[in-house]
Amino acid sequence: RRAMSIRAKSTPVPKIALSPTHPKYEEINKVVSSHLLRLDERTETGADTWQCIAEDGELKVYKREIEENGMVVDPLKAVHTVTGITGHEVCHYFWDVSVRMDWEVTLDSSDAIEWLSEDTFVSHNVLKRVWPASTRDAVFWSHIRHVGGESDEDPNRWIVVNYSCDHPKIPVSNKFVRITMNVAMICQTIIEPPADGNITRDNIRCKISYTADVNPGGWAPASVLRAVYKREYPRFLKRFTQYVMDATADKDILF
Ligand code: 6CM
Repeated sequence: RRAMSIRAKSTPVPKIALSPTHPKYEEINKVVSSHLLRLDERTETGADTWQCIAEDGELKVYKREIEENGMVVDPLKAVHTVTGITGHEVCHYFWDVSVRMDWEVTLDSSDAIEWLSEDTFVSHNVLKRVWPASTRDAVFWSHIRHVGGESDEDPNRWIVVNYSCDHPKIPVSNKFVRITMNVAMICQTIIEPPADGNITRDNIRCKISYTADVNPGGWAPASVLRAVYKREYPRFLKRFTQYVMDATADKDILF
C-alpha cells in the first residue's frame, strides 16, 4: 500500500496570523522559510556530515561539533517516526505553553510574557542549573504554522519554531546567563488507509524532524555540555512524543 499524506480538511490556516505590519513579521517568515528549505535540501542531497550520538528504534539524534570563541555551539538534529499521532498534534503540544511544563524536564519555569498573535507568543524560560555552570535563562518567540499540502505532491507539514529574541519585560540580568537558540520541530503525517476507509490511530504515523542550534551564552565546560546534550536530547524526544501519545489517545484525531 502506498503511504500518502493527509490533507487538512478544516478551514485553511492563514499563512501567518501575525499582521504584516508587526515588527517581527519579516523575521518570523524568514526563519520559518529557512528551516523548511534546510529540511528540503537535506532530503534531496542526503549528503549529511553528521555524527550520530543516539539511536533507539526510529529515533536518531545527530550533532556536528562546532566551537565559537571556545564555546560549544554544536548544531543538533533528530529524526523520529511515531505511530498514532499526527504532525498537527505533535506541533500543537510542542508549541502550547500551557502544557510545556508537563513534559519539559530541562526547565524550572516557563511563562508567556507577550502574545504577538494567536499563533505566536514570547516566553521567558529558566533552565535547571547544571553543575558546575551558572543558571541559564532564555527568551524566545514560539510560532506555529501549517505549511503546504496544496497538491498531492506537496507535503502537508506543521512547523513550530522557537527563536531567541529580546524583550523589554525581561532584560538580561546578572541573575542568569542568557542562552540563545534557534529550534524547529517540523512534522509530516503519513496515513496508510485501511481497506474499510475508517482511519484510526493505528493507520497514522508522524515523521518528526527536530533541529536545535543553542548557544550557551557564557562559559560552560565543553565535556559537561556535550554529555548533557547526548543524554537530554534523546530523552526529550522520547518523553515528549510519549506525552503526545498519552494526551491524544482518547481524543479525536487532529488532522
Ligand atoms: O526544544 C525543547 N524545548 C523547548 C521549550 O519547550 C525549547 C528549548 C528550550 C531550552 C533548550 C535548552 C537546551 C539545553 C541548553 C543547556 C545549557 C546549559 C549549560 C550548562 C551546561 C554545563 O525549544 C527541548 C529541549 C531539550 C533540551 C535537551
